[in-house]
Amino acid sequence: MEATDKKLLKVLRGETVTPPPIWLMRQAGRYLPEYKETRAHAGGFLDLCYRQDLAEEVTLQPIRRFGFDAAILFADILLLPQALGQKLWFETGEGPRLEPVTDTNTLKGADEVHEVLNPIYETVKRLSGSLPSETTLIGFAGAPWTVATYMIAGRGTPDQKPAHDLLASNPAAFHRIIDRIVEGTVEYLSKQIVAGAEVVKLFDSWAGSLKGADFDKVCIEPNQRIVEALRSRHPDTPIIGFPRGAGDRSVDFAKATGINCIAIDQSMNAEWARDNLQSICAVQGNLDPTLMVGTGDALEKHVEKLINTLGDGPYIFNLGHGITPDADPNNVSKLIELVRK
Ligand code: 1CP
Repeated sequence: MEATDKKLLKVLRGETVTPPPIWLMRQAGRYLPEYKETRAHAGGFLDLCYRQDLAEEVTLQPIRRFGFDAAILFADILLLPQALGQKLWFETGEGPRLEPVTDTNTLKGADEVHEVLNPIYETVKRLSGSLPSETTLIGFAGAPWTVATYMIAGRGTPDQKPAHDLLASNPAAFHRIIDRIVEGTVEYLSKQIVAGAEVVKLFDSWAGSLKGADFDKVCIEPNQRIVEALRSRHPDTPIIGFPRGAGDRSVDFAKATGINCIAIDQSMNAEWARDNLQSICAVQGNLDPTLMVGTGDALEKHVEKLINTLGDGPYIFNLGHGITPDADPNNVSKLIELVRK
């Protein structure tokens, strides 16, 4: 299939596609037995990310099983801090740990990230050869604020307090960290695009904890700078933004950044998104991930409502956040059937 005919790319150009294309955040993951098997074989989570053959395999698993319209590169937003020289490891059953930073003096320059990230570009290259011709390949990175919250706290935090504290106590140092992430992310995504990523997505998972002027300066501006730099190098590559929890500030986010599509989380009202966002850019989302757990009886009603609300404009079907490890793969098959019906 010609790239221009791929459903996801059509939507990202502003077309309405019926039925809408579908993929799921975290579609490669622990709810799939084949993922758990490959993960066990890899050893650690980071080994899985850096082993090109295994990262390719887990990216392809949900495509083989379900036939999603897009595949998302298997990697993690915390590989960039690692490439910038920060120590990163995963505690079993607990999640990521980093040696916290409070400034950029211990970090490498943005042009030095490729040494660590080269295997990721190799995985992208392999995937662009092995994916079915109708499947779109999505590359990604974390947005600067979200990445900074992990770099500064050294772990995931419910309220991102350490990062907020540094922003308040030493804004100059805080912004040096943000600037380094912006520059590194441009390098990282640019190489993913050269290697074959057809779309890139910026995950700002903790955007919701930034209020007022902080939202403008720390969420919108850094995302906007990345979009601008990528556009000047790769004008044809569409970009999806995901300011999770941003609520009505999503309008300012979409307008200022100039992204092609905004991903919305499950707390957002779909009618509101249709009326306020879909005239600015395409919309992706926002089925509640908890509907994928259990019997799946409520799926039909919710899918119908979302498609009736957002399906008359540029729309990509997805969840409002990642699918969880306790989700039932049978519900994913059912979901795809309902969306494509
Ligand atoms: O043991 C395992 O298998 C680890 C679970 C896991 C997985 C499957 C982690 C650790 N990362 C990933 C892959 C991943 N992470 C992808 C791959 C592609 C896909 O979607 O299928 C992507 C896009 C991410 C992005 C990511 N990592 C985000 C942004 C999206 C989101 O979920 O909000 C964040 C915040 C992370 C950090 C991270 N990595 C892993 C975990 C458990 C976390 C969250 C930690 C925390 O906040 O406590």
